[in-house]
Amino acid sequence: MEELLATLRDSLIGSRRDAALAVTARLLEEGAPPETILQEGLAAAMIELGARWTRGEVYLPEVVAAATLFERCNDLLEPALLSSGVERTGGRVVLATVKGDLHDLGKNMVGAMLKTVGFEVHDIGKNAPVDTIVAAVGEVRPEILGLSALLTTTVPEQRRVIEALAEAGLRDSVKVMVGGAPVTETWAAEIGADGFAPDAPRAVQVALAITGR
Ligand code: B12
Repeated sequence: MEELLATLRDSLIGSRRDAALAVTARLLEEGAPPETILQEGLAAAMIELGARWTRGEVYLPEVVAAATLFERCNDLLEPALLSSGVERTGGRVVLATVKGDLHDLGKNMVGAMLKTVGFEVHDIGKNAPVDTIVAAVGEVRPEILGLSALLTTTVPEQRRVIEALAEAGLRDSVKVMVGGAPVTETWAAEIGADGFAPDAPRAVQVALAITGR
């Protein structure tokens, strides 16, 4: 399995579409847990790609191509993820990437994993303005609001959303969970969020814990 995961990471980094899709399917056939394929295959490849991008070894179009392929591989995993769910929770979650931020792969992974334990996920997408997020909370009445931010310039939006929820009288009705590569436990505590997780599997644990499950 380790070898196949390494091939998946290489294929994604090199945006080799057919190879990436074939190896994802093969990993599933061989019984690899879909959570492992997501985390140790797809997510790990994007993190490595980010490091290469920082070092100037790859350029933006390559990152865009890999991100698109990430989504196609994720589509293959979603049915397997859903059928592997053991417990059904029934709670609702609203998910968004904050305004100014177009990064949504991590948010989508968190959504896919929350569905595996039966959360009903209302994903309102990326680049979501504060007002749109607050309106969605008012409409959907979720138990959890999950906010993703990948840029140091957009992370402060998470605080703005929490403040706006309070102004709208909705803060006590929802648990706010924050995440994204630059987000830390300390930041989450500073802005009064109810939960933080560094990755999608741990986001599931935190979601279950903060809703008392
Ligand atoms: C892919 C990528 C892109 C893609 C995004 C495609 C897409 N559909 O998402 C594209 C090419 C569009 C892009 C654009 C840009 N990007 Co970019 N991008 C990345 C890259 C390489 C990977 C991000 C990723 O998908 N990781 C994989 C996922 C699975 O991991 P993740 O997002 O961290 O999510 C995990 C956890 O954080 C957590 N999580 C995430 N969300 C949530 C939410 C909750 C509630 C919880 C609990 C947990 C959680 O769980 C996830 C799963 O395990 C990163 C590098 C990096 N190290 O992060 C740069 C990076 C984030 N980008 C960066 C930059 C600078 C940009 C651009 C400004 C580049 C430009 N010059 O145009 C633009 C900004 C566009 C915008 N306005 O948003 C910088 C940010 C630097 C900074 N200090 O802010 C980084 C760090 C690259 C770098 N080293 O310079 N980018």
